[in-house]
Amino acid sequence: MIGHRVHRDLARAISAVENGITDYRGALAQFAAFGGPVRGDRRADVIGITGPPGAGKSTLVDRLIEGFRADDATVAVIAVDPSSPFTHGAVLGDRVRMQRHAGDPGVFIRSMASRSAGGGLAPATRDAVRLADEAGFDIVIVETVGVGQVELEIVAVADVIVVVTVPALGDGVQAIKAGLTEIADIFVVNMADRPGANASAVDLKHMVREGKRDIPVLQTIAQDGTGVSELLEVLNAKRNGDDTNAVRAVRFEVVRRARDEAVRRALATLDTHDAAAVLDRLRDHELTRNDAIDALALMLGGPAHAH
Ligand SMILES: Nc1nc2c(ncn2[C@@H]2O[C@H](COP(=O)(O)OP(=O)(O)O)[C@@H](O)[C@H]2O)c(=O)[nH]1
Ligand SMILES: [Mg+2]
Repeated sequence: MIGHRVHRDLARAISAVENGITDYRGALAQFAAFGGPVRGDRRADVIGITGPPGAGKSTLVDRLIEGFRADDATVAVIAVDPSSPFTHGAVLGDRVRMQRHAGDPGVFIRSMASRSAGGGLAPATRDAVRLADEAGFDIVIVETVGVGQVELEIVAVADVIVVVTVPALGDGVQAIKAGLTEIADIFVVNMADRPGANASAVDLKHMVREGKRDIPVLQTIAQDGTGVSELLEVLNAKRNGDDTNAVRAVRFEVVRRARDEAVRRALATLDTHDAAAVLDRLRDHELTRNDAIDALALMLGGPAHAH
């Protein structure tokens, strides 16, 4: 049973990581000190919902909450809006759309702004998901706007990823980037009350057929709940099935960390006197750009890649 105290502690813990006051471990330690139930072995199922702004993600999440609550599962929602640095606009809209669950202690809803300047999920988002897991919620839903890296990085936090789209106008699934077939576990064409929904679903199915994985394509009308029970069925089947996404998530995370580390080392190398000397010679026309790149790449210890 999740009480109001857990809500309060979780909200505080998320604020602490969001504001950089503490890291995940610190927040968790504090959280335990509050007396919140820190979970042992069982993990929450993390569902990622991504797609373009206005596709109906929040409306759909509201319906999913309803469905999971009917099964007595507790749900935490972390809604991320990378475009808005403050709790305005779409983020406020998210809250309004899920408002009717506000008094239910089995439902925790938190909006966050993604502060990561280069795009991508803010580290605080990942921490918030883990904290909600630790707080004992059965299901954690992460809603992210599918822009740039965010939709790919959701792989690192979610066990199941739902990519929400809307009926395309004219040129089929052009709006859906090819990369999405690699991260999607389920495609949802929402706003199926609009013209072109069937055609979009057919296009998506064709696209899926070209890929390696079998990705169900569903249609929903989030506004009135049409098709949501089918989505819940598929989600529940995935929740109870093999954790195939864990393999992808771990691969993704290992590559991401390696990349971060490589970037850190490259920047440190560029700050050395030796690198400065090379750049001085480049500035003075004593070296070509390619020679400078080769020389600097050698300092990194890796193979030179001149462009
Ligand atoms: N016609 C129609 N409108 C919808 C549907 N689902 C959501 N909407 C509306 O689309 C707008 C954007 O929805 P929202 O859930 O905020 O989208 P999000 O930005 O993806 O979270 C809202 O006005 C919703 O009421 C749907 O299935 N059909
Ligand atoms: Mg939303």
